[in-house]
Amino acid sequence: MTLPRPAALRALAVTTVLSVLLVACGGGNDAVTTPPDTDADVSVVGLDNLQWNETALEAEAGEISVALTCEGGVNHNFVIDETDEVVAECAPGETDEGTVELDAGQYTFVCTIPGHERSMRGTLTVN
Ligand SMILES: [Cu+2]
Repeated sequence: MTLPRPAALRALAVTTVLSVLLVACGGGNDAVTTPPDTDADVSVVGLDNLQWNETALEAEAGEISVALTCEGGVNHNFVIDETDEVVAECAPGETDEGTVELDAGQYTFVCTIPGHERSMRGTLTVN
């Protein structure tokens, strides 16, 4: 068995510190991941860590109202990937509502703010 080298130990220590920081940040977000009360058919929150609070949404075909809330520090938008339609856009701490007309099917909803789309993708099932 080889003894751990100082560099490896340092890397381990850095990883441990980062994990602790991530856990600490994640815990603080819990209170605001629930969408506010709204009459919208679909309600979703864009989180500060560039994730949706929910990645599987469902709605009835026709005119669908969407309430989009920005958690607190970052702008987000709600775009139907297939049609490139921007349904709603929110500023930090605010909720925006918009509507989109969709036939039954499965759609991908994304946030197209630069750098967000990779992690902010979800499925909207229209029945
Ligand atoms: Cu975003």
